[in-house]
Amino acid sequence: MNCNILGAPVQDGAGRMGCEMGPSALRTAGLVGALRDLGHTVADLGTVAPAPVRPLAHGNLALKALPEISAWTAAIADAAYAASADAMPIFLGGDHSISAGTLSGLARRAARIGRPLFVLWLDAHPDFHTLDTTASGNLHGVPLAYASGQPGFHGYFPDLPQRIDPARVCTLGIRSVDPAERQALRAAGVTVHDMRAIDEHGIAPLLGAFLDRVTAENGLLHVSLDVDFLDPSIAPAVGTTVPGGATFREAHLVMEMLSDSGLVSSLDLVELNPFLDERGRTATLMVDLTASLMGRRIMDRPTRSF
Ligand code: DIR
Ligand code: MN
Ligand code: MN
Ligand code: MN
Repeated sequence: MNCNILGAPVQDGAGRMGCEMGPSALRTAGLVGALRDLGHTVADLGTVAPAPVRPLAHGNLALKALPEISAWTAAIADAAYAASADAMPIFLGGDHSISAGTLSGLARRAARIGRPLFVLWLDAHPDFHTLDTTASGNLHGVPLAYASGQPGFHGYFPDLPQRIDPARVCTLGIRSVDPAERQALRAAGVTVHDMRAIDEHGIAPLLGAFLDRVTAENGLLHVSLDVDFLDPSIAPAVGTTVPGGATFREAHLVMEMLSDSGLVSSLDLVELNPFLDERGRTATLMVDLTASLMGRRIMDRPTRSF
């Protein structure tokens, strides 16, 4: 497969500094080499350049860095559209606000190709706040709401060329939901597989059912992997740790099933804060998970569909 690596060193969407170093840490942990070892052709396209910032005032006074994140979203959307023309883009965050841009650009690409875009959101949080409902004001909490066309972004974030149908979004690993998000997720029809569902059913059948839907509609599949999907005991390098996350094997199994499916067309690696890491272990785990997604196996086995 041909892969395009693109750094998006955004940190203003998170509550603390450090995610700006994420792309460097992922490269240092050997992302490009791991992909090449698996036989992929990799182009490192470098770093997205930020768009010019213009002043923006909003009634929600809690909002942080709205002009900056709005500008990044425009720049990243264009870069994501371009990077998805001829290869599988892998976006290196940066905090999760970068996905406002990646999803927007990829939705535009999907519309151009004429195929539906599905999204697998691997995260402790659904990131389904609007500019009006976020209480923290951290804009890494809004990208999924923005990209699926929830109200209130017009005039503040770039107008979407194409929205993502929330019925084609599956969130997995969820364990921290704010009240406004809970209501909005239900109303929009987003599939939410919280940690309790994973405990009760196991992660494989939940993911398998979603992959069957993508297959049935011949969809493209974007995967957005937030470090805090993982349990903090194995992935400390994130500003918003929540106990009770995916285990090492649950996370790898998700990646292995995604690889077997052959459906994944783009990937975000987000929220890595290297300042909070322990000798690079979280960065290394993110690279190893990407390798599983891109074909690394413990043992060869016949491909099956779930
Ligand atoms: C919380 C945390 N729901 C907020 N969100 C995220 O600030 O809106 N943390 N995305 O990673
Ligand atoms: Mn997130
Ligand atoms: Mn999160
Ligand atoms: Mn949130």
